[in-house]
Amino acid sequence: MNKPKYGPPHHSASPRYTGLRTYMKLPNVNDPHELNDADIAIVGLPFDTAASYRSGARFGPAGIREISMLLRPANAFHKINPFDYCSVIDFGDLPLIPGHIHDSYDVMKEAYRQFAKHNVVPIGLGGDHSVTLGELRGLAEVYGPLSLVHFDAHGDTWDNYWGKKYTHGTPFRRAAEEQIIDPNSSIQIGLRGTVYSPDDMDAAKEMGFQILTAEEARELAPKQLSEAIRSRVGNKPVFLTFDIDFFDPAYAPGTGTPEPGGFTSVEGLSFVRHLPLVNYVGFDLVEVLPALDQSEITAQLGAAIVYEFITIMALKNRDGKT
Ligand SMILES: [Mn+2]
Repeated sequence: MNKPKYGPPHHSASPRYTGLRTYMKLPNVNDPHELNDADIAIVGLPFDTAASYRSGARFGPAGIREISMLLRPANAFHKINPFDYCSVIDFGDLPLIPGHIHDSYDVMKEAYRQFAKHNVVPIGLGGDHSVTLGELRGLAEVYGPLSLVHFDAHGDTWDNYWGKKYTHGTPFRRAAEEQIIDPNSSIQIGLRGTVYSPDDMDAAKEMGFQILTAEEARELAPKQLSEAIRSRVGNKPVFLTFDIDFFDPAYAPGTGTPEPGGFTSVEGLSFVRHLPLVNYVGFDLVEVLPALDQSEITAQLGAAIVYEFITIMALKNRDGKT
């Protein structure tokens, strides 16, 4: 295959800590007319005024980009340099407007529609989890209803907060209502902690979602979880959304609504490295909150998960699987 047009600079060109802070020093290409030669676009979604508790995830994209400089190009687990198989850009941040979620959704919807039209797989950097609804709206315009693969301590299928329908705790109920996701081919993994009502998870199941609580997911080997996801989504277009609070606060303290009893970095990375090579049309990594981070460990874990998403797409391109 042809050498991908866009990728990080060669590692011997300069020390890793030098240069402008795009994700892994990828070329910053932010003209929608120049998407033809890209396979993957990293996209900052700096919006956090739908957070129900701690705000500050608007700086998540910047935090992830800063520490992503530490990443090396090749994946030791999969023995692949993903940038040999995928052309990857950093599209920069979308101009989202604090406090104005519907205007921000319009911006995201149009950008994501363009990514889909150009066959570019976006990897969004949140931002609080409300941003995913905007991403889904744009992609679903092109692909139709999507299957959601959702790693999170929370289901984010509550109906409202304080009577308000658009928050970071409600996007997947809205997405189901708008029929831009199909709950009956979607799966939520890692739910735990306190909830508002004992039957909160039952309500999500009644909507059609499959739920693996943290306790249930912990019983599964990574390959078993992979098979559970594959059998759930089949060949449908898939959006994978990953809330960094899937991890225990010991590993990811810098986040909006931490929940004790989460996964270690070893467990979470292993789950992601064994993900099935299904029909992904987009990914995001949300809820990194740098102001409450310690020694950049949350942002670093987020950057590492994003890198594994890039690897998944490279493995698909190399192996020709869909
Ligand atoms: Mn969450």
